[in-house]
Amino acid sequence: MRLTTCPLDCFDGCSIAVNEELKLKGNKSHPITQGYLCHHLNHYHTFERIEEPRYLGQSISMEEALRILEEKLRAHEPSKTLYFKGSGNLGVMQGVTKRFFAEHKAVLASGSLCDEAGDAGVNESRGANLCLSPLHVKEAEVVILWGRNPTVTNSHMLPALKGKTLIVIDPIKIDLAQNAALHIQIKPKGDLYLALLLCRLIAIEDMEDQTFLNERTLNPKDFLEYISGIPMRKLLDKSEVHLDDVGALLRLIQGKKVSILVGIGVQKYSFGHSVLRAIDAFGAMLGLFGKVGCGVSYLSNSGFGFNAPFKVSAKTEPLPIANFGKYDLIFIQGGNPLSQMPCTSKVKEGLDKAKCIVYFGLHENETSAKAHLIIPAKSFLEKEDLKLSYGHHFIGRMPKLVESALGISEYGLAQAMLKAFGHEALQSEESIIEGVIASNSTLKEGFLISKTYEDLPYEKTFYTPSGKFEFLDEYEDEPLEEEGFFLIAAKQNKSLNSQFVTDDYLYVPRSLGFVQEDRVRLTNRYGSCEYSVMPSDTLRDDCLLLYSGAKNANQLTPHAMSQKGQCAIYQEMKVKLEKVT
Ligand SMILES: Nc1nc2c(c(=O)[nH]1)N[C@H]1C(S)=C(S)[C@@H](COP(=O)(O)OP(=O)(O)OC[C@H]3O[C@@H](n4cnc5c(=O)[nH]c(N)nc54)[C@H](O)[C@@H]3O)O[C@H]1N2
Ligand SMILES: Nc1nc2c(c(=O)[nH]1)N[C@H]1C(S)=C(S)[C@@H](COP(=O)(O)OP(=O)(O)OC[C@H]3O[C@@H](n4cnc5c(=O)[nH]c(N)nc54)[C@H](O)[C@@H]3O)O[C@H]1N2
Ligand code: SF4
Ligand SMILES: [Mo]
Repeated sequence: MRLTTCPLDCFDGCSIAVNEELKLKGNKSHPITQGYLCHHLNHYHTFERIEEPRYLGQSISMEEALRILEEKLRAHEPSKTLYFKGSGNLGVMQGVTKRFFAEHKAVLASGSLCDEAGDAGVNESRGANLCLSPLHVKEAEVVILWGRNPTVTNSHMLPALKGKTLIVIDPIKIDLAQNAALHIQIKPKGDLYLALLLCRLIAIEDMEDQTFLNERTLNPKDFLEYISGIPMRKLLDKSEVHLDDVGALLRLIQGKKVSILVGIGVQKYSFGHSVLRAIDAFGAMLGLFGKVGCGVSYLSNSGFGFNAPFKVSAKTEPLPIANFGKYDLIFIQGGNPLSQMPCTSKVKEGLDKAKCIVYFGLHENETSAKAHLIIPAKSFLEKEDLKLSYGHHFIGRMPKLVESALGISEYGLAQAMLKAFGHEALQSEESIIEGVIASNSTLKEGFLISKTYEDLPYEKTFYTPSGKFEFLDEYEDEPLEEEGFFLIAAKQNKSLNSQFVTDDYLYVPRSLGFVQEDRVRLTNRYGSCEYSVMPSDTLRDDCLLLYSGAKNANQLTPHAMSQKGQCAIYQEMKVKLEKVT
């Protein structure tokens, strides 16, 4: 039995025990994993992978594939070559290819389809984005799930939620809403207003933590003045919450140890960074930071404090709105932009113009179907890597456990191209990985953890220039069209974005009177597309839901990005619905 770590884009960073037959089991002795894995890893070997490289539909050898890659890189201007990396595997070594493309003077797609809007806001308030692990949340008395759905996306948080008073703030009645003391079925995009309303009421009811505000925050008076200038009516209308519910929330948390777990749902909007700042402000008013069982936690910066071995400087293209049409050669690694990037029609239009698309991945998908050159990757069991998790502080080693003739590792590909173009070779994988670990780790009870978490998050300092928590002092909301439905983009149990088993239904409120498999057409200014319907009792009457990875999930999502953080903003729009007869 040997140990490794799950490579997938997930809070949990599970520790995996692998036996001789490569059967994967959750490591029983790992404090977070506690002996179980999720659907994806339990069925990992059943998902077909790409076994052979292909060029223009023909199988070729790996040597031939690398030769063609080199030839294409020589044939096209580096300034017309785009490097695009997705989040199919979050291992540290996945970034190694960036080193070659930066040396080559190619353009790198930068930004994110995921969490960077919120991350930008957290950084403005706290200077660094640290997490509350399940071990921390276990000590809470009340947990607020604010646009995060742990049953699906963070199942190793569930044991820590047992026996807690739960408050859910989500436009969808997620599973945990059934066990919650309070579910605020908020209007999408209403969270900033609810958070500011809560701050207002805390001040009115003298519930704020004066010591914390005085000693640990930079600008509390300005903030209180600022929010008292926003009409209460506006805050209530924009979030569509009842004052009774807000009062109930405050009663439930008063004097309690409160952990607030925020997910990406709240920040899928142009002002996503401000939403996180507003929720953080609510946490700061209550003095939640740096205390046992308390705090606000988002998807953290897993690499915080560690050396970044592949930090490069290069010309960049904003990833969520990358204009593929500008480039001749597009290298796509570990991602599926034709399914996962917003505004599929624009993505397709751009990719149609490219002279050569290279897809470097593990599975076939919409993007591989369009690629000229396909290079299979090695699986996480077949290469050296390291996992730093965005949901806890344990460092996960990912040693190579098996030799395989299939695919090539990211390190192998980068090294081959660096050599072909006469650039400096990489250090050994071992020295890169050990260097990262050594830069910020310590041993605690036999486990390697990030040194940053020797103290409670923000116990000693915030990481802002002032060393204090900094409140927001403005936001800019860009109003949505009045008419139409919100289209929620959420995660699903059996898929990891477009990997594994996807669910393609459009979920609609039962009140609309549709039956399963009815066909409907959704339309907005970004496109128009038909879907099969699944009626649901979990939705507000003004919301529809399409899971991440669903077929055509991004036909109608905006070709636009967040004000800060270069992040996709999947929900900054509405859609019209009509029945197809
Ligand atoms: N099984 C599984 N696990 C995953 C993934 C997966 O695809 N499948 N994806 C991984 C990835 S890439 C990520 S980024 C994380 C994301 O993890 P989460 O943030 O938990 O995932 P989401 O489902 O995108 O969003 C969470 C909730 O936000 C709600 N929401 C949507 N809009 C709003 C809003 O305006 N306000 C509020 N308050 N809530 C809103 C949704 O209804 C949803 O219940 O999960 C990771 N884990
Ligand atoms: N409509 C809608 N769109 C969304 C979202 C949503 O909620 N709704 N969520 C967004 C979010 S949060 C995210 S993070 C993105 C994710 O979007 P992507 O980054 O495109 O992620 P996946 O769809 O998981 O595709 C990852 C691909 O990586 C490949 N892969 C897996 N392991 C490896 C490996 O070890 N090496 C290499 N080279 N390749 C590998 C697999 O072949 C897989 O097809 O999607 C975003 N798009
Ligand atoms: S829960 Fe997350 S980290 Fe754990 S096995 Fe599943 S995808 Fe991997
Ligand atoms: Mo994500």
